[in-house]
Amino acid sequence: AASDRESLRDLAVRVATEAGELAREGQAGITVLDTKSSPTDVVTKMDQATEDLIRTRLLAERPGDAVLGEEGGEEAGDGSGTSGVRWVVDPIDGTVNYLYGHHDWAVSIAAEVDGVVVAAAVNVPRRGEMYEAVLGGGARLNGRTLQAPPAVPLEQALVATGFGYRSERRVHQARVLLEVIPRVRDIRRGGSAAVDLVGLASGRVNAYYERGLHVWDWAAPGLVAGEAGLRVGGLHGRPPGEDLVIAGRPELYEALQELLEPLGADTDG
Ligand code: LIP
Repeated sequence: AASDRESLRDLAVRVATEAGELAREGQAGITVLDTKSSPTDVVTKMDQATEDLIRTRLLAERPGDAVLGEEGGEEAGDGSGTSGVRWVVDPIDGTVNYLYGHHDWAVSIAAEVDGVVVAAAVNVPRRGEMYEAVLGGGARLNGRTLQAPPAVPLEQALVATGFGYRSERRVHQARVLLEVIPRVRDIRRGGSAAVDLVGLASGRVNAYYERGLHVWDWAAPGLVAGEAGLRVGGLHGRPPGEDLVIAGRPELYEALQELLEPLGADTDG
């Protein structure tokens, strides 16, 4: 199979479309299967079924690839991977929104080549939004080129964030938030990191930060945001990581970074 960025993106879009339909149909009839670290971290049957579908479709077309998924881990796929391409998959990002019937959850599929994300699709089915991007080739929303709106000053910024599942982490996140709220226009806790990140590209929020994400939360939507002109990274000049992800137009990113660094937003306090 061809490994050029456009064909990886096209496959990601096709599979994210099918997976989004499956998850959407299932949203009405979900059942709680399991919990991870706390009762808020619900994992639904649909989450697993959606990841299985994605894994099956990707490996049917590209059997030599590796698949890293939120639910299955690396070993559940073919795992080994001989092609140099690794798919990073979040079947349903925003599980709690999904469970409660909210619209903001997403299917995220990213393709990495030699550890660099080169193609991505993020499907937000209940909004009718399909985001796609290739590294160096721009981002699109429903087929139209997407450029993030220009930066606003921090005090006029609508800032999205999220909270971890463990209460010890949440206490520190609340302390950080206490310093952020008076310095920005307002805060949004959307409930899906993927929808927050692509929402930056389409102008629903101006900036975003969150601690404790995993690579599947930001791989695909981070490429979309980056290709729409946003900076996506961590504190202290680091790349996006589990310690912190920040995103925004470069000027706003820097202002937010200056605010967050002394607060230890990349730590648990
Ligand atoms: C969730 C994120 C959410 C974040 C949670 C969690 P999940 O992903 O998208 O915004 O605050 O910590 O990571 O668990 O619903 O796929």
